[in-house]
Amino acid sequence: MALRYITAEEAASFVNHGDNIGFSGFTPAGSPKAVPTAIAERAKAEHEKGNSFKIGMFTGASTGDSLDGALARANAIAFRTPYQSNRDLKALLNSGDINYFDMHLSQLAQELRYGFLGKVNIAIIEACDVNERGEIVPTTGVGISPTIARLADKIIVELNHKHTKALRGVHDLYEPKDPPYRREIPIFNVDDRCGTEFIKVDPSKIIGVVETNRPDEVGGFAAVDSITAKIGENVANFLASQIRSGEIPKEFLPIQSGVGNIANAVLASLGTNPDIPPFKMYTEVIQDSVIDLMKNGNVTFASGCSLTISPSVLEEVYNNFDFFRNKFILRPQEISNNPEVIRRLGLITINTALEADVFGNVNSTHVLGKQMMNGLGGSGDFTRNSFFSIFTCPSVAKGGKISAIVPMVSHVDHSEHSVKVIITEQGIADLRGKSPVQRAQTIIENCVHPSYKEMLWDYIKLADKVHTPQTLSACFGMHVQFAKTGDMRETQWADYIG
Ligand code: 0RQ
Repeated sequence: MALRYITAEEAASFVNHGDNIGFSGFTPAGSPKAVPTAIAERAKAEHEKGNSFKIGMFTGASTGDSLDGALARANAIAFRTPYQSNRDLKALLNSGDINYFDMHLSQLAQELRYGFLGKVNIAIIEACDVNERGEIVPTTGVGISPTIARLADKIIVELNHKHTKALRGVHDLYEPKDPPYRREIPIFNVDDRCGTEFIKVDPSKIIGVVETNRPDEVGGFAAVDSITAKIGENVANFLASQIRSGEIPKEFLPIQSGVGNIANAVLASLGTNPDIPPFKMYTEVIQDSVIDLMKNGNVTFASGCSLTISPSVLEEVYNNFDFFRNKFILRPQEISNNPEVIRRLGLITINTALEADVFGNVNSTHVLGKQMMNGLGGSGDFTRNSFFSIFTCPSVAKGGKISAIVPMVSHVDHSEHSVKVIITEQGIADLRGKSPVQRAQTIIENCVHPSYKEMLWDYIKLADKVHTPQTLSACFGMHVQFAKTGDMRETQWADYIG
């Protein structure tokens, strides 16, 4: 069946108010760009005519500005899951104008199949290749593409000529069967393959192919500074000490590293520590620093869900594709983040906290308990199922006015039962096997910024001798103080007990 080439505007005309649209891609990489922008224009036109026009959105993770940004600015989103980082979208979901559902990324595809989240009307998938047999080769991000392509009534392909067709063979696309028919996922080593090189769909579902030539909208990363460098050095030293003590097997274990500036900097530090052997990654996002580590021989292989690398670095990868081709695999997030595989491979997971409490609970998502930052992403998938989990963060934020370590986190994403190690630029708190009091002592002594140490020592003395020395009237005292005066350093516990 011949493919039908259409314009982005024609493609957008197939989208109706109330539809649920599944988009390809993952942390901008591989997200469609032209069709979403055209849908946003259609929404604006409908609104001007006085008609309602809003869609529900399923994506792999965050997308680029021409998707999340354009649709948010057009007021065209009713519902959004699972992860986002766009400024305009964030403003609307924080004001309650968009219903945002934050969830573990590994679970989205199966929850769509189970029918928990409603129907997928249209899948819009960026591809580097597509043919009349219904074979679609994704670009740099896989996300939930195989599942939305199968579930959707209609498929629109954005054929992006910016990406080389040579990407065929880089993907490993596998969808587990649903219970009670599910079997083990046959991945026993980071570089095992178990799926196909392309998404196979009924070609009659492809209602149009829109040709584009646009780079991924991946922003650059902040340069490593003295704080992030010190955090990275602490992580590398901790891992080296675990190799020496034999807790990490001498063969070393695969690494997962989270998203953002801090994770990018931490990863770079692993490459400069002579005691860290070359390693493999079973991770979600392959960021810029991984490409450097590959060039230097520090990372020998990476399995991920996306190549979330800045356009200039991607160009370098494509220009040297013979070198990189056999060094990475891109999988759906249901597989890259799969608890079964994570536990089997024994991943050392390194993610970033916004705040942690002295007992080891971690908040990755909510600024001061209320404002959504980006979402949980894959941090829960990896943390809970790891060989051991590490959380990193600078000990203070906003020039010292916020302590990242508090008595009780203002929102819980990862509980004390899953968080094994916390590392700041101040030092390392190994929480394994420790009681709540021992954890508090270790975290305050090793990780807290000097300007908050005395305050937190005083906090745990407020309570009587109990299992978890929490004082309910005061546990959010530092947050309340920040709301009142803009500086947690001004907290006086006497104001919060009584
Ligand atoms: O805000 O830039 O306005 O000053 O939070 O930004 O320091 O650049 O940190 O880019 O590494 O992101 C947790 C958000 C870190 C990210 C988070 C403010 C601080 C700054 C942080 P400003 P930075 P990063 C798998 C893993 C959840 C998902 C995840 C994230 C901004 O890593 O989204 O882990 N993680 N996925 O000033 C108020 C505090 C604060 C604070 C920092 N305690 N209170 N504000 N900030 N601490 C991959 C995927 O899932 C895709």
